[in-house]
Order: sequence, then C-alpha cells, then structure tokens
Amino acid sequence: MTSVSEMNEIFVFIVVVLRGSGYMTRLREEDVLYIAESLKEYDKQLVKNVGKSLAGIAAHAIGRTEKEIYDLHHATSVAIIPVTCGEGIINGFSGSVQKIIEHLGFTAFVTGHKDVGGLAEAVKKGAKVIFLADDDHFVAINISTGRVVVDNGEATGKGYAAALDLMSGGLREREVLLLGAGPVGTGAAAFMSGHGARVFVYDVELEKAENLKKTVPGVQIVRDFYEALPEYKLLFDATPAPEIIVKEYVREDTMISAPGIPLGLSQGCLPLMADRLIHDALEIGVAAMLFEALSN
Ligand code: PYL
Repeated sequence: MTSVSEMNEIFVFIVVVLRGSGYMTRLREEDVLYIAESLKEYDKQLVKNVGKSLAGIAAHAIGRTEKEIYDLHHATSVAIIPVTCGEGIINGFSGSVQKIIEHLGFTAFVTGHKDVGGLAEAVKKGAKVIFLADDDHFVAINISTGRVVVDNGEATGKGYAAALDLMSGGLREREVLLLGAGPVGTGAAAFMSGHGARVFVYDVELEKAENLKKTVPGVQIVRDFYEALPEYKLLFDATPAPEIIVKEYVREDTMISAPGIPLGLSQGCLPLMADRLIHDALEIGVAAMLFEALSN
C-alpha cells in the first residue's frame, strides 16, 4: 500500500519532471507583460515586507552598500540584446529588463539589432554591461572588466537569499528548508550558509541534493518533503514545481523566498502569505545580476 508521503513524493517528482528538472523555466509573455508598469508599487512592497528596496536587496546580495555601487557606477550604460535562437524572442522580455535597470537608476537600452548585430551595436554605443538570454542561459557581461554573471547560478539565488536574510531579521543560527538543488538553489545555499544559516535541502532528485551537500559546507539533506515542510519557518523554493506548498503545510509565521517559476504556492496559500512571500519573474534576479556584474 503506497503511503500518503510516498504519494506526495511521486506527485512532486511527476510535477518537476513534467516541468523540466528545474534548470530554468521559460518565461511567457504574460509573465513579463506587467513588470514595467508595476515596478514602483513592487518596490514599495519590497521596502514594506523585506525592509529594503530592490537596489538595497541587490547590494546586500553582493555584500556592498547602495552608496558604493552608485558612487562607482552611476554613469554605467547597459544594453539588452534580443536573441532569436532556440524558441526565439519573448515579447516584453528585453523591454522589461531595460525598465528594471532604469528603475535602479542606470541608463539602459534595447539594441535595435538582434543577436550578433545587437552585440556590435551595444559595443558601438558604449554599453559597459550587456544582458542577453537564450533558452538556457541569461547572462550579464561587464565589457570593461570581463566579469560574466549567469542568472540561474549565484546571482538570482543570492538575490533571493539576501531578501530572506533581510525579511527574517537575519539568517544567522536560523534553519532554512531549501527546495531545489539546481543552480539557483545552490547560489542561495552558498549565501545562506555563508550568513550563518543551517540549510536543509530537499530535491526530488537525491543526487542533486547530495552534490549540493558536497559543494556548500554545512548543508544537510532532507528526504521527505511533506514531513519536513511544517517543521520550518523559513522556506526557500527554487523549484519549478507549481502549487507544492499548500496552506496545510505553512505556519502563521512562515516566510518564503521563491525565485522558482511558476510559484510553488497553492492559490489557497497566497492570502496567508501576502506580506511574507518574496516572488517575481525577473526583478530581483536582474538587479542582483547587474550589481554582481558591476562589482569588481
Ligand atoms: C531569464 C528567465 C528567468 C526564468 N526563466 C528564464 C527564461 O525565460 N529564459 C529564456 C529567455 C529567452 C529570451 C529570448 C529573448 O527575448 O531574447 N531569447
């Protein structure tokens, strides 16, 4: 007889496999359509719920102050290059990245040309940092220093972990349940462990969790997802599995940092988590990438 816990395990596994093993979910036009117009309101929410703005979270992610970043780099020009390979251009993606970077106070433009022509245009127009994404990687490249930042690695993970550090009042000596040991989860684990948190990782593919345990000191493995879920006040969801966190499993003081797309919370959970959830489609990741690319 299959136990409830085993059934849940199978459900989570099926969901993750169906959505791909979490390397990177491809955004859709509807995921990015409203980013530009809601940026100001979103940033106000971050200040209210996390305690810092988008710029403050990104600066915290790289261990710098906002002043250090702006004093050094306020004149930086950033180019975003639309890339047509693979499944092609996502309407609104480049424009949303541009608006996020402008919201952070930097000059940004989307190149008129795509692909190779866009790269040539970006350099000719004096861009210091270029952003571009194909179906597998979203990168920020600092042309002056040669620094390359890949979003689905430490930048996005660090950005969301920095936000959880701020929202929770500090991760030192705190326990965090990390769901997903892919590139974003690994970046987050490194930041959280480095800030004194005790990170417990679950991944539907045990080998990934074991690899993370080898990569990041102090990380421990959790084997039963639903048994663990109610045990932790701080959750980090770096999986593409939708609706795996249902309201029966969250406490009134649970805090969730969730870069994973689609969001892992069930609809029933959202009202409970309104001001204790960190989630967006691009904003924190882009801000963390830019500040990482600017920092030497
Ligand atoms: C960077 C995002 C965050 C989550 N998933 C990632 C994704 O959707 N990657 C694909 C991006 C393709 C962009 C397309 C364009 O419009 O330039 N090549």
